[in-house]
Amino acid sequence: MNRSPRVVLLAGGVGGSTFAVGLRDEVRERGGELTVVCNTGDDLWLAGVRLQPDVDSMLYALADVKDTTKGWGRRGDSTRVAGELHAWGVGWDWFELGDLDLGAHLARTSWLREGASVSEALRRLQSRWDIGATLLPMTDAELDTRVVTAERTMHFQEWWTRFRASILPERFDNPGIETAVPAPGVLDALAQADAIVVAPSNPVVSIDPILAVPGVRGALRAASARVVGVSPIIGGAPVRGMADICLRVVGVTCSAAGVAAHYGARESGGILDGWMIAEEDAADRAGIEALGVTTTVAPLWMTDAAHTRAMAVRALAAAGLPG
Ligand code: FO1
Repeated sequence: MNRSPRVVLLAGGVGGSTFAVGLRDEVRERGGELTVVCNTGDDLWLAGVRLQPDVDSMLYALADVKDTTKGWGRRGDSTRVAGELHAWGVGWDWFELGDLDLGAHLARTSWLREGASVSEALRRLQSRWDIGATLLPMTDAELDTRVVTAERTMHFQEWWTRFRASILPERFDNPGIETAVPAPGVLDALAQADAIVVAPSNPVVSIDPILAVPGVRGALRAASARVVGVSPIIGGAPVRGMADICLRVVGVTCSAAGVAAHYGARESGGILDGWMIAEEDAADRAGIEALGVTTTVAPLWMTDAAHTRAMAVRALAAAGLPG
């Protein structure tokens, strides 16, 4: 058994951060180090401040200050400032900015304006708490996801939060991603990892942007660690969010096998060595194994900390780090 494993998690925000807490607890108990590489595709400028929704959900969850009912934002937050902004017609009145949350956005924005990079700003934000992990943005570049519909192109947050993914997009774009580079520490973490885990996050708008940053896919393929993904699909439906619609846009079947095929087996040009699927999807197992991906069937409902931790233990075991 590797007693101080170095583990890397690729993740989005809401679901990814719940899983990250279980994985962090398990890795910490083993005396290991967890690095979380987080999606920044849903970042945006709003009301003069820079928001990083997935990064912030991850930060708040690891710091145990997240509003776990909503899945994002700070626990016990208020919206007095947002009320004032709305009265002045600033920002989006359908997008809630909590007062405590705005504190993080203001701090980040002021550091960015002073010349700090996105990763340096995040380093300062996370230094406030003992999060038991190193949280890295996938890149320091601004690559905000655009949703291209027949009518117009909009920011991902508008499509997701205002329209609840009710308009079927033609495609998702991350302008500038071709020339982006991974944030400092991302490639080293992947190269030095003993296990790499892909969180049960939205494959299309949370994980794919990370994989699309030039260099990340190559680093995963070259890593000596096993790469194990956790399916975000249970019983043929997304655990949360509107991942089914996102998958439809990129022509992927909404199933555990469909997402596994989308990521692909490392042995044939993809990124996965292992894939954890829910008991409800056990029938997909043979098809996934046929891709060349070792499949683990396990309970995948993150109903409480114990279940989430048990999932993390299974994911680490599938990556070659038994408890
Ligand atoms: N999600 C909502 O459904 N409604 C909101 O008003 C909202 C505000 C918000 C503010 C800051 C933040 O960091 C996240 C916020 N989210 C909100 C969550 C977010 O839109 C998405 O769930 C993620 O971006 C998808 O990964």
